[in-house]
Amino acid sequence: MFCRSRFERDGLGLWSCFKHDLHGCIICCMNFRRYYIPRSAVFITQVVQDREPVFRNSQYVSLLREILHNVKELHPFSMLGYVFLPEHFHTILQPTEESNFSDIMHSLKPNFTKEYKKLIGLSPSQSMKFWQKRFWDHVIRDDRDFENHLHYIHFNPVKHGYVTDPRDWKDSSYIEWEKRGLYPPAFKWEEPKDVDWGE
Ligand code: NI
Repeated sequence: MFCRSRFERDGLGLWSCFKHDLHGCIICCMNFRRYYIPRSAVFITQVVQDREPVFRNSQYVSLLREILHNVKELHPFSMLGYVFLPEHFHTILQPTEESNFSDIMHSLKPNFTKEYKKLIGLSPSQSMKFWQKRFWDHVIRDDRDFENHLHYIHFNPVKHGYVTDPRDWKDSSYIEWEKRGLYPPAFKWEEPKDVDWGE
């Protein structure tokens, strides 16, 4: 399968296209009813400590995007899908062979907290628990599992009661996937039920 649309989303590079090697160009392929998802793709759920709805403030969503971009430089990965909610986020990350999701998360969390503290005027010595200590992870098994988790991510703002239409939630990868034809106008939304999501 040849990739017809090479894709770079924006300066943050969250959707930068993979090299067209054996691991395949995943999100930019037009024919994506069948994906080829290497086993290293991982669905992750991370919740804010005490469920503080910090990400209602778009400034902090921007910070999260920025830190993800910085972490990507240290521990390379592709972000295949995401949704940022006020007090948690879900994402599917695909680390390259040199990195792993544990390193990614253990870089993302303290680095975000450090910059967040600066923004709210705390000194580096003042302690803060921004994130819940643990995060949920699930290794994507196959195409169907990938698609289920992607739908779960995109449906999540509806599930949590923020909007009634997934396309109305801007902080997710829904629009990118809609552009790729995953969600035609007649698409029937149904929350996948046969997997544990963590949230
Ligand atoms: Ni959720």
